[in-house]
Amino acid sequence: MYDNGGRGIHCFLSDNITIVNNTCYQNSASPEIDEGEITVYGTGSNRSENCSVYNNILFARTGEKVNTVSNVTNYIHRNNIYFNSEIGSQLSTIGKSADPMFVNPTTGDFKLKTGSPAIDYGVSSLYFPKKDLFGNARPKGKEVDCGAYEIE
Ligand SMILES: [Ca+2]
Ligand SMILES: [Ca+2]
Repeated sequence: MYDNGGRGIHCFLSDNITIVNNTCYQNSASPEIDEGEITVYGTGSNRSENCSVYNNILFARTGEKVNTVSNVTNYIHRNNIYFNSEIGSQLSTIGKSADPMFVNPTTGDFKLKTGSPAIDYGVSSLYFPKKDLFGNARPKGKEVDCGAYEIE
């Protein structure tokens, strides 16, 4: 998901949602929206329950948030790579701040270069898709890669 006016992935007042192995790049392009790449929230006592966000790459728009999380219950948030902003929710637990090293984001090529910190950074003890966006089997190597592509 990239360059959308709204959030990359938006979970609002929803339960039992798993957001796994996505590559989100500089979404929230609208000047009115500054909530980042992946958002999970509710309002007041209307909470989003049993939602999970892991094995994703969140590449923030410059000067904007990585993500937004609030009014959640039983929320899992781990093994994500984020970059280009240190503003967001639960960044101490979200995962690792590091350049994911895309091949060429300006042409929409979000495969990972050799040596990317997203390689083998995912978690395979939770549900994950057994094929990547190319249809190649995953995981390869020691662990699942973060994002939509399994490189090694
Ligand atoms: Ca914006
Ligand atoms: Ca791997």
